[in-house]
Amino acid sequence: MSRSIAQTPYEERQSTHPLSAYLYRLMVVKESNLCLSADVSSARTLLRLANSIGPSIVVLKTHYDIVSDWDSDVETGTGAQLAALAAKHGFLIFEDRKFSDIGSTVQKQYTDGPGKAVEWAHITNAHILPGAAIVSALADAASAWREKKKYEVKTDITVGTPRPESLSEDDEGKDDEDIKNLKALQARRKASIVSITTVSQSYEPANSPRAPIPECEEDVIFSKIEEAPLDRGLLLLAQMSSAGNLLDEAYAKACVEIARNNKDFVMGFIAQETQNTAADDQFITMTPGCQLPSGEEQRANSDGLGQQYNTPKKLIGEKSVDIIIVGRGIIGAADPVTEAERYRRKGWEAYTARISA
Ligand code: 6AU
Repeated sequence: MSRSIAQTPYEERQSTHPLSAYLYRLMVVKESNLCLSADVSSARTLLRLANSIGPSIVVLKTHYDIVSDWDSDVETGTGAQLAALAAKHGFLIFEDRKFSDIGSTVQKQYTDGPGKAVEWAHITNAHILPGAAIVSALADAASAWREKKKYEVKTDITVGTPRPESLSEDDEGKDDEDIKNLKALQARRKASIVSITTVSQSYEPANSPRAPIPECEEDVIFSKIEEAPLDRGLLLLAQMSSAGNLLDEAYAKACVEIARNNKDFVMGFIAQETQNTAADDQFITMTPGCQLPSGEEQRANSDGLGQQYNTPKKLIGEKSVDIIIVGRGIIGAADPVTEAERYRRKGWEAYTARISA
C-alpha cells in the first residue's frame, strides 16, 4: 500500500519548489517544524528574538509594518540584518504581507516602498480574492528581482571576487552569457557566506546603548547545510484561523487550483489542514492559531479578538499540516527561548508519531 504524503518523512518528500526542498532539509537537520510569528513593534526586539530563538525554528514570520523603526536600507537595514541571522541559524524569513490587490499594485508593494520584502523575505503570502493574476504578478516581480540580483553579481565579480572552483561537467566548454552569470553567482554565494557570518556576529548597531545580544550555543549549526537558494516563494491563504472568516470550502478549492497552475512560485498554503488532496499534490501547509496549554493551566482557545487556537498535536497529528506558526504563545511567555524549545519538541513529537502511525 502506498504511503500518503502526510506519512512521508520530510526528507523523502518530492518538491517542485527549491525553497520547499531547502525547508525540508532544515526541518530534518533541526528537528523542527516551528515558525515563530515575531509580531513585535521594535526592530531591536525583532532582531533579538530572531537571534535567540533562531536555533529552534525553521521559519521566522514577520509583519514588517508593525515595526515602528523598521529600517528600509536594502544593504544594512532591518531586513538585511534579519537575512544575516537567517543564514547564521538556518531559517527562512516569511513576510506575512497578505497581498490582496491588483497585479500592478502588488508588484510595487512587494518590491518597493518601505518594505521591499522581495529583498529579504524568502516567502510571502497572498489572498486570491483579486483573482489568479495576483500570483503571476508576484511571480513576475520575484523573477525580475532575481535577474537583477544576477546582474549585480556580474558587476561585483569584475572587481576581484575569487573564481568558483567548479561547475557541473555539463557546463565545461560552454562560454555563453548564462554560464558567465552562473559562475559569478556561485562565486558571490561563496563570498557572501563569509560576509554574512561576519555581519551576523556583530550586527548590533554601533551607536546604540543596548546590551550585547547573547550568542546562542548552537551558533553556526548551519555550516551543516548550504545557504538558502536565491529563489522566492508564495503561500496562498486557503483557510484562516479567525472565527467567522469568509474563506469557505469552494474558496479553498479555487486556491488549490491556482496553486497547481503556479507550482514554480507557490510553495503551499496558510490553512488549518493539509490541502494536498490529489495524488501528486506536494504543497507545504503552514498553520497559525496554535498554542499549548501553559503549565497546569489550560490556555484559553481564543484571544477574545477572533483568533482561535489548536494544539500542535491536533494540527500536525490530525490535520496533517507541516509547520505550526506560533506568536503570542512564545513571545508572551516569561522565557520565550525555553518556550520555543517546548513548542519545537511538541511539534516534532507530533510529526514523528504521524509518520510512524
Ligand atoms: O499566535 P498568534 O495568535 O499570536 O499569531 C498568529 C499570527 C499573526 C497573524 O497575522 C497570522 O499568524 N495569521 C495568519 C497568517 C500567518 O497569514 C493567517 C490566519 O488565518 N491567522 C493568523 O493568525 O501574525
